[in-house]
Amino acid sequence: MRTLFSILLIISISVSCRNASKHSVSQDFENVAGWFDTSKLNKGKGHSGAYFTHTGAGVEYGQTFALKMADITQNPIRRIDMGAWVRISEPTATARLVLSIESKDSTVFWQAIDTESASPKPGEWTRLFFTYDLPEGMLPDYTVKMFLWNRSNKTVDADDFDIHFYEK
Ligand SMILES: [Ca+2]
Repeated sequence: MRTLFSILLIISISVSCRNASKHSVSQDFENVAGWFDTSKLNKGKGHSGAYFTHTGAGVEYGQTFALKMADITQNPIRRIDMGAWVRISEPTATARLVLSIESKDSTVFWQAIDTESASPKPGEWTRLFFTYDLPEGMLPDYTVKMFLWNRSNKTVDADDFDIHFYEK
């Protein structure tokens, strides 16, 4: 798969175990300024607080979540729920929220949801959410990635990512 030129940034990972079979990760970008490369971080009216990430002209990929399956759970993952709040700048601004599971050499699972599917209104935060059952054969050293992918060259912001992993 293509090379992500965005710097992969594992940010404020808070993997919590609410129960034995569900592991949740979230990111609101409120506590990362000053700690990491925050070139894709914006300050303004976030969905939560003052910070959010953006895509657009010259920024095809937004801030990327990337974590090895083994660092999420030692057990096989059967399902992933993912969500984020997005804000388009104008009617022709579009992006896709991508779930990509990658081995060292290739992409083994890839899915995406388009912002258009949520009928967003320019300037307003809209939630994108999807759930996917994973095929058999997901290995502990595979990396789970989630990011906003924008080929419209128009600004699309994102905030408040949440990802939920369900064990088999
Ligand atoms: Ca925020």
